[in-house]
Parts: sequence; structure tokens; C-alpha cells
Amino acid sequence: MEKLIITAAICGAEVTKENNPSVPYTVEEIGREAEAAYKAGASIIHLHVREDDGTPTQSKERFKACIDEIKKRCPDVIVQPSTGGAVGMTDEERLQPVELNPEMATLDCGTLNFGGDEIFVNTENTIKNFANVMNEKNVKPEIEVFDKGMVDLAIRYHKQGFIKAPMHFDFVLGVQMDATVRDLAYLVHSLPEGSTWTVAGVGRHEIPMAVAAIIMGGHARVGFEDNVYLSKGVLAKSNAELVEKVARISREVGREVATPDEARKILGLK
Ligand code: KMH
Ligand code: ZN
Repeated sequence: MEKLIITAAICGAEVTKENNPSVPYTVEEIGREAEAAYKAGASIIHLHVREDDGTPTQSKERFKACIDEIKKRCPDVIVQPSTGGAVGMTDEERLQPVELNPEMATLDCGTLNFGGDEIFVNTENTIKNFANVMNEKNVKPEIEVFDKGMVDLAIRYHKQGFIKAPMHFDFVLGVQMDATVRDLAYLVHSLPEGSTWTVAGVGRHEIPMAVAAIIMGGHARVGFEDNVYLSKGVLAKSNAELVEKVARISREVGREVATPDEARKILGLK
């Protein structure tokens, strides 16, 4: 089996220091969390950024400052900015980090309920526009899937020329779809040949879904964006603790962890 790519989703847009005091807000905190996660085995940093007070922002300048800080500390890590941002942001706001020509960025492939009255809106025109902008900039999309129909939409858009193969998917489970091995297997079996995938289990599902991915030949995403606990009732002191736990489990069952350059080869990044 190929090596395991671990993505660290270190910040997110919804989680706060009230949930876990180690959630990073400042440029320095984001740099420190990214570096520790990288040293623990993460080859991709999935990045949201904040103002110093924790307010989520998609500001190009703030992304640049955070990416520069991350690259100063770990020059070879893959930085994958979010184009999802936070619920309620405009498409123009959300697209800003793509202007920085990152290697990858997320492409959310559908609209979904996001708790309470919140709806995370991704219309067909939004998705096509985001895909076109990423193609122009040679940015590899990570296709964010919250529901099976989003896989089908991505395949349709691939056939229509909006998304290039090989496609890379991230299944975010425990928001809309259940985080079960049955559901994960259903998604994996729906992918075109040659695709790669990772899974992000939300909340208590984070580590179990990562373990399923390790065994099934996929890749794993962990981090504060999705979960702030190391184990039941125990807050993780850092994103690195979550990365370290998954890296250790993977090695113990005989699957080595990919470096950023090995991840680039697996994902077909230039
Ligand atoms: N924060 C969510 C509204 C992504 O990064 O592309 C969107 C999200 C997905 O986290
Ligand atoms: Zn995200």
C-alpha cells in the first residue's frame, strides 16, 4: 500500500479558543501549529486563517502572511488554503487565497446544512467558477464531499471539462453523512479509477475514520477544524498530538507516513 498522507486542518473557521485554548488565531500561532503538525508527520496543512481576535477571514494579505510564516518554518510542506471560508462569505471573498497560486485549494462540491439555521452555499455556478479559476492558476482542487451526490457532481464536472483527472477527494463525514465504514466504503467505491481520497471524521469520529482510511488505502485528515479532543474528555494540546496519534497507529499496522514530496507524487502535484 502507498504511504499515508496526513492532512492537518489546524485552524478551521468555526472552532474557537473557548472550545480549545490551543486553537491558533495569530500568524505566529498558525505558524507554530503548522510546524509542529508537520514535524509529527503531516504533509499537507489545510488552512483557514483568522484575525488576531479569532474572526475568520479570507483576506489575501492575511493568507499570505500565514503561508509565509508556515513556509519559513517548514519550506517543503504542502499548504492547501480553504476556499470554503466561513458560512455567509461571498464567492469573491472565498476565492482570495487562490490568487496566491497555492499548490492545492479546496473545492466544495455542493450546498449543505451546517447546523442551526446555517447553510453552506455552493451553487453550481459557484463550483464551476471556482474550478475554472483553479484550472487557470494550475491549483489542484481537493474536492470536498459532504454527501454522495457531491461525488457524482464532481464526476459530471470532470466529464464536462471543469475538473481535471486524477481527482482528489476529501470525504467530510459526521456533518451530513454518517461517519461509518459502510458510508465511507460507498463513497470510495463511487470514485473513478485513479482517484485519490482522504477522510475527515468530525468530532469523535476523527480517529476511527482515520483508522479506516489507513486500512482501506486512503489518506487521513485530522486537526482542530474537525475535532479538538485527543480522546474522550481529553483536549488535545496541539494539532500535532492528533497527527502523531494517527502516524503512530499507521506505522504500527505497517503503513509508513508520506513526506510532502512523497505526497506530491501520490497526488500528481507538479
Ligand atoms: N468552514 C466551512 C464553511 C473548506 O475548507 O473548503 C467550509 C469548509 C470547507 O471548511
Ligand atoms: Zn476547511
